Amino acid sequence: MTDAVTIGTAGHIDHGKTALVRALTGVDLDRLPEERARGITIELGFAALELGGGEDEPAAAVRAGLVDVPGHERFVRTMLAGAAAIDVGLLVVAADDGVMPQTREHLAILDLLGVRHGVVALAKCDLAEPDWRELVEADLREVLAGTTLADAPVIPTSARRGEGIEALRHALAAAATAAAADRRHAVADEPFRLMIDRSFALTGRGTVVTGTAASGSVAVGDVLEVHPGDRTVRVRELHVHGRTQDRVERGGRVAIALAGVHHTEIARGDELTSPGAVRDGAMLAVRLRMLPGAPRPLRPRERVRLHLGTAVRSARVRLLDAPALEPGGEGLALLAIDGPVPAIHGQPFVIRAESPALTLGGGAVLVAASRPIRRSAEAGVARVRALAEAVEAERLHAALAIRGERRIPATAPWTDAGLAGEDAATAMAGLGQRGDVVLADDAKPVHAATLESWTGAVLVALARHHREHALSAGMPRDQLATAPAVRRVAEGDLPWVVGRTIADGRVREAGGGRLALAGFEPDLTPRHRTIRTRLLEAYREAGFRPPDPPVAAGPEARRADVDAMMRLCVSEGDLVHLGGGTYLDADHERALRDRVRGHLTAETATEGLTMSGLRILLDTTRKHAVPFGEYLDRIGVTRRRGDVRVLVDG
Ligand SMILES: Nc1nc2c(ncn2[C@@H]2O[C@H](COP(=O)(O)OP(=O)(O)OP(=O)(O)O)[C@@H](O)[C@H]2O)c(=O)[nH]1
Ligand SMILES: [Mg+2]
Repeated sequence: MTDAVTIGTAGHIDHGKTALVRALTGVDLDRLPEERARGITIELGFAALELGGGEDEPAAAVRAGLVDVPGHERFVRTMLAGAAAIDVGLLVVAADDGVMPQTREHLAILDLLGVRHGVVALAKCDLAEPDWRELVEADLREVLAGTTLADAPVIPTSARRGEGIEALRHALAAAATAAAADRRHAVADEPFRLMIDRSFALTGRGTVVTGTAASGSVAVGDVLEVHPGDRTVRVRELHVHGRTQDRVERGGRVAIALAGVHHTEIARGDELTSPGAVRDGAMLAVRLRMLPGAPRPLRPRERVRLHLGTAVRSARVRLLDAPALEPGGEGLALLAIDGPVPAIHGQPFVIRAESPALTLGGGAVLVAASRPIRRSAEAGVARVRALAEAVEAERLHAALAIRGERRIPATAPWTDAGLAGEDAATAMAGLGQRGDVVLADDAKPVHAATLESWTGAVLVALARHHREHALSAGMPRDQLATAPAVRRVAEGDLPWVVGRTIADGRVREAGGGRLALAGFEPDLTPRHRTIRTRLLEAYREAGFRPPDPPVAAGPEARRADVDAMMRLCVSEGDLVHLGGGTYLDADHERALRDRVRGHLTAETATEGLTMSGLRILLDTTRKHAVPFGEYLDRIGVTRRRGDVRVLVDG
């Protein structure tokens, strides 16, 4: 048994898709009463299909999941959800009816989604004369030419008579084997992504979602993210076609029982991913291709339906290369979406006109940006071009810049740039050598421009502080963290950013946990300095009998200067304001707390400290003991109990 692959049907309404699935698997997927009554498929159907190996490798059996889609033109969006993560397309064309509109549209969708492996079933051959069948086949070859299914085998079948079914099974096995081999070339450490097509509640199991695992693998107990959004969930159980498994590799049709989410909080269009692997963006930069058969050009700023994974969103297209895009044309574009969607570099998408609903084109995502990229902003557009065209290191450079000022998970920019494994490491090292990328203290990459803007924010905040507090030695570090200019720096990164500015000499430590710009000196006149020195000396000498500030400063000092210097001494941490007009030297304030605590924890002190007890303990006057006591209550060292103060527990 080798890799699981997913096969998806495609084709015009009533051409016999569901009948062929039944012939191949024995399962009738048209189960809904309305499907039975109208004889059409409305919802996606799923079945397991065991395939022998292809003709080259008969021993290698391939296990496939089969998604059966509706052909009705009104359900193309359902078809798109079903085709979101398939590996092999099974295009069904009725021999009696021939190529019809949804034959072309479904084929175009498989082509746009990059489905490279396929089989064409010529169905209902019992209803077509051989001559007619030949005409249909010739027509079909023409339609297939130039698409990803150009070389797909065409297998004549009749589900009614059971003819051609084994040949079809063989052709599917060969295509599935080829798809599985493709897979093995892909990267091993890619993140898990499941595009959800259903969410429901199952008695005893809670929330269950189903979908196709587009990449990576998942195991029971894993924590996953739900996108869009930031909710995390835990995998309770994994099922593949009714069988419980401990682990599921990509390509499988999976049902996952989840803990941590109600089934109504998750829906078709959402995605389950490994933590941090995928990012939501309300703007996608894309490479866009119009179908050659599109009925008209894409209009400037046209609003379209965006089909991405299993999601459908409304989006406005902004073309970057030309005002309009002709059928068959190709160019770069920005898609402004009505809300965030998860997407990664290289992910295929399809756009359809709003009305009448028809497929216009599609392409591949370059990047999902969480902040708008403006058409008019040259730098932003240049980055998009770099992501589309440039060599690896440049792509990474552009991806990091577009990520912008938010913290980047270590692997994310690689995914953004469509890089993995050694290619990613080499590109990153190259950028590091050029100085375009800096590794933070936790080894996470930060774009040099991002670091520059963070550094700028710190310098601006310090400069503003110096302007507003010209007498202060510098800005306390904790004030810096909450300064408006600095809020865009991720919190955990601030010490690192500040450390770099100190190391490169742009900022210095100004004592008492303060920071100052290198060239800054507090703007003190000689008169200020004299007053400050006098105040500090007076409070130091006075101990627990502190003077009034004007007295401490001396009769010749101006009141305004004394007030300014008192504020400075407090803000620098040399004096502590106890309340009212009472200040203490910082060391004495510490001694005050220590002495009272020591006294009240001593074995001799059981009944607390009275006001006169406090006065004696500190060898001070009643005038000072009162504010000291109130201060100790206020900062939570003591509390009043009747006439005495007792220690606050802990
Ligand atoms: N004569 C004949 N009729 C067939 C054959 N296969 C399917 N049919 C009939 O064609 C009709 C449509 O078949 P479905 O398999 O439901 O077609 P479908 O492509 O799944 O249709 P949608 O899902 O609605 O797009 C049914 O009435 C089938 O019985 C066949 O090989 N021969
Ligand atoms: Mg059907």
